[in-house]
Amino acid sequence: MALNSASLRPSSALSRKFKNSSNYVSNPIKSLSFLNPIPLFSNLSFKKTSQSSSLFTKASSPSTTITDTQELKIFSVPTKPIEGQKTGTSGLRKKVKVFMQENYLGNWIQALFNSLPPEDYMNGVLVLGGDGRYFNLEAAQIIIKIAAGNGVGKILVGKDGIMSTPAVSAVIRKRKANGGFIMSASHNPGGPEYDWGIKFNYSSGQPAPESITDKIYGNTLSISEIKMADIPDVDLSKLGVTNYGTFSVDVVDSVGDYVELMENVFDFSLIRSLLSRPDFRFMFDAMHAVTGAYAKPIFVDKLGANPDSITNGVPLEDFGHGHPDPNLTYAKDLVNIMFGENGPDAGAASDGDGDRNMILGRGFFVTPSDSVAIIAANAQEAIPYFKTGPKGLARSMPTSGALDRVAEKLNLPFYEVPTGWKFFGNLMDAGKLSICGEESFGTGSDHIREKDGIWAVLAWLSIIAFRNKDQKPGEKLISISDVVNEHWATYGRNFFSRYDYEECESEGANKMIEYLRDVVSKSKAGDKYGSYALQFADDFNYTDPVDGSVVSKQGIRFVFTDGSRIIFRLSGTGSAGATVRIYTEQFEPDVSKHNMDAQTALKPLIDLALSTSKLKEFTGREEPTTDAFPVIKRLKGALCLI
Ligand code: VG1
Ligand code: CO
Repeated sequence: MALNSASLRPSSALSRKFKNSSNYVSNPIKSLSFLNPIPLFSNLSFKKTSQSSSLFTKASSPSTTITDTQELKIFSVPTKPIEGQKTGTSGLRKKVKVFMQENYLGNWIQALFNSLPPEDYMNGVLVLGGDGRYFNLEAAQIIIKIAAGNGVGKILVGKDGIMSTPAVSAVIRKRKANGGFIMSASHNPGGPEYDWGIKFNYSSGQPAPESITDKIYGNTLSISEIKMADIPDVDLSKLGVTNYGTFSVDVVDSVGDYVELMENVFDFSLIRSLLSRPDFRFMFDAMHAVTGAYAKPIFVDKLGANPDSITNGVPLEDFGHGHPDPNLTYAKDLVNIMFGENGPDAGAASDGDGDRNMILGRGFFVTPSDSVAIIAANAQEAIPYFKTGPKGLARSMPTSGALDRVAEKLNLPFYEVPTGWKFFGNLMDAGKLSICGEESFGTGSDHIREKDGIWAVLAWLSIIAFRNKDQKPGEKLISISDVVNEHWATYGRNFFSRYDYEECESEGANKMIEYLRDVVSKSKAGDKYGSYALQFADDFNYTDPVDGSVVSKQGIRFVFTDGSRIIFRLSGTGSAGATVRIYTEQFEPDVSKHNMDAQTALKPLIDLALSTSKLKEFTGREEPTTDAFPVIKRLKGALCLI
């Protein structure tokens, strides 16, 4: 099927096009200056005039050399604390304009170095990557100079600043780096009016835990200087090492290490046998985000997929005006194709930084909670990395209990952690956990320490390839929906839904959560909620089984005696106001009811959630802004999400 990606999303006048991962023509930072009215560091005030760097000649006042090696000069730039630099569920996310304010990014990066023990980075190696969004190229130059100023020995940067979140985690681990930065606001939209973000991962490739992010925040409140090296902007478009005295920058291929890892995890020849079948069609939507750089090398070059299988495969600074969130609402181009006449057999999409995934069959959507359960149930036979069986399984608290049932049946250790991938890493490092997932389209394993969009797609292709390996040409293939229905028949179905109420007034949203805490404190087992009887209600607390660290207030749960749940949380990834998330779940063992629409099955619980929380009263909202799992209906032949 020929699909012209350009016709599906208009490209921005401000956006530069990547032709593909290997020949993307990068613009050095200067060529972007017309887009960026704030010259780099023009805001930084220096104590003494710098003579040597073209960058520093832009400084309005002098600065001090605090170290002067043969070729690397380091300056101290005075600064003041900036409010609000507290990291959320996954890094620091704000509007681009906020990050472009004076010293905003510099303060946070310096506060990070102030928070780490010097032996964790002095003369060490850090990785730097990003999802290609607006401001990344400028930000990369700031981060490189501050890293050099703080004594880092070497920075490995993805070519053109591009490297997906899972690839950064993979490179940190493979190259035994001390840690790494990811320039991304993930699935949040990009461009001059939208979001930017920064995440820090440490030496195991894992997102920094709260103990580090809390320290960083503390240091942003007392920061007084930024240390930075007086080096020119690094040309990120050319592979290779540039030395600056004791510091060096190595511009590396963004894709190579990651592809090699995927080849070691999966049986590529098995997947190739599926993708090259004339009776199997596959479609991957990169949403004009970072996986555009990975999709062709992996799916087309290595696995033999038709080049037309990749859509929106050109990473753009503003994601082609799109919202790079792989769900039924935002990946609607793909949804329309998969639910259209004669749609492909398998479809998938990934988010801004490549850590999320959505899996679709022909006219069929796999919920992320089911996806991780099905991958776990089939991993041992279909994926060589798991040939001795997974060590343990885990999910975030709001994710449905489908995975719990697989753990029980396979007799595997099982863990329930708070929302956010950072909570899985310790369990993996301790050898307790192999496969895990979140309802928010995140799935992954201990091959790295991040969720991994392309890994999930390869896992599904492996399962379908394994199931069909003996099917002769012309025989009916076992489809994605067959695999899911079969799974439900074996384990039962966990109906699941999430409503998001985005950009609510923070005050009302906080009051609602306070009110719910009060309801929880007065609740007791056996209380009646409509036709449901309460088993318990709480505000989720988690004690890490490995290091004993405790986090509290991670989401309010009402768990009923039949296993149904209602959960309320405030998002930690938004860049404005408060986002209320309501999760509902109900278990259905009866096969004859498995094909019910999830919204119909969950209606009583959703109504109960709205009345119990008094959501409308506190937030003024009648309807969710996003229903993460909307009903898909065909009206007069046209596809419609409601
Ligand atoms: C959301 C999801 C969470 C996910 C996080 C980061 O957080 O709910 O499951 O780990 O995003 O994903 P919150 O706090 O907004 O609910 V990503 O792809 O933005 O790194
Ligand atoms: Co992401």
